[in-house]
Amino acid sequence: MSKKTPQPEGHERAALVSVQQRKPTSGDALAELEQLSSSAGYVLAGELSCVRARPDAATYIGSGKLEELGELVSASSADTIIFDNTLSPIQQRNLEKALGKPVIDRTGLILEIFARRAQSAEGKMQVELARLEHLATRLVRGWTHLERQAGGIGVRGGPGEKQIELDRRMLDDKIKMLRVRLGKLGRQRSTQRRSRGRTGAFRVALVGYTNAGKSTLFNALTKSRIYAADQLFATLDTTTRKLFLAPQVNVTLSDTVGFIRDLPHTLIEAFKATLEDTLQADLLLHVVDASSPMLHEQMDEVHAVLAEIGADDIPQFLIYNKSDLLPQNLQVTNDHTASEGMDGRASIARFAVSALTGEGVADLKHALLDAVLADPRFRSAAQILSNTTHLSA
Ligand SMILES: Nc1nc2c(ncn2[C@@H]2O[C@H](COP(=O)(O)OP(=O)(O)OP(=O)(O)O)[C@@H](O)[C@H]2O)c(=O)[nH]1
Ligand SMILES: [Mg+2]
Repeated sequence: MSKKTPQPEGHERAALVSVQQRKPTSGDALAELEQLSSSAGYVLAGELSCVRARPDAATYIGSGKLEELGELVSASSADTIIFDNTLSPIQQRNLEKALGKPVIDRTGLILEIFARRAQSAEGKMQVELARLEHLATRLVRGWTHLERQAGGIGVRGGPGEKQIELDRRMLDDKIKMLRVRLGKLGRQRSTQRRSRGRTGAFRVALVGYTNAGKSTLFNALTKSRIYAADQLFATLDTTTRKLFLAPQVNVTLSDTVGFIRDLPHTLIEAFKATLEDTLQADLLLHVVDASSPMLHEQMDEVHAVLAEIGADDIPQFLIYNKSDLLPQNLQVTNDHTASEGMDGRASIARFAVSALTGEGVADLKHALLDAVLADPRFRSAAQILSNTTHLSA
């Protein structure tokens, strides 16, 4: 069992592979994998994509494509092969044997990025927990595989079984310990949150697909300088700041981890604690990259994760960010009147902004203030504000 997530040191070269069930209708399947792998520090060596109705049980891509991949790997001197698809432990092992290089899949890659980015002690623990849980599922399956090799059902003591048993027990112990420690941190956080709750701040949380521009918008709204970059998962830890909209109006804004298609389940589990901040929000700003060709897929993915963590009934503002990248005829029109969502879930108001140039940000702030003042907790502030507006009018 390897103790550390393998991490590309210098400029490790990666060959990317994507297998689609049918011919893609929109977007480039490899584009996101390219971004993911460069966010993990890999240099692109080569790419292979193919269409296959059903994965091959032994190698996922089948023998013909495997040969082609082998040629690509040696011609491009790739050090690692990265699959966009989820590989079974057996497929991964067979591919590694045939290619003579390490092979990882999308989940493994995302775990690598998370391991590199985690900053806080809690974030590190969450990533470690996700990694161990991922490993644990693979050990179990690997074990049944070895058992079969050793002589069929019921026959004990196959090669490697003892070692795997030991590894398993160590894994289980470590997983348990991490869960206990994370549970403790979670309880501390909920105490902090309760005390924050008592101060009665209106809580706004930014959510959205990774790289949509959440941190950039956070900086534009709060005049902060938190890390924003053209990388996937630039943000892993939640940051919360005060957001000034008007005197007497106490609002906090939180920046959160980005979502992605097929976010490994172990990661959703591990990050639930962090995402709870999202759950406690009075209003979500769902930031989308309006210039992305995968815009609708990305929005659907975010809605799916919000539903999974139980945050889909929180009112949302839909923020079409990066409006500066859109041609004039494709500009999104603002719709500040929160109308009922399509399936009657939550009300959604629509805004076009550019977090980079600041365009539309002032409008968004006004709408935020209106939303806060509509909350009964802020009735007296609303009164004071409307009096001052009357006076100044
Ligand atoms: N052109 C343009 N680029 C933007 C805009 N907003 C953000 N970006 C760029 O998009 C990239 C991602 O921005 P971030 O703010 O880090 O995105 P994020 O949603 O926080 O991403 P994660 O933390 O990785 O989930 C950066 O290179 C930003 O400079 C915008 O309005 N226009
Ligand atoms: Mg960010």
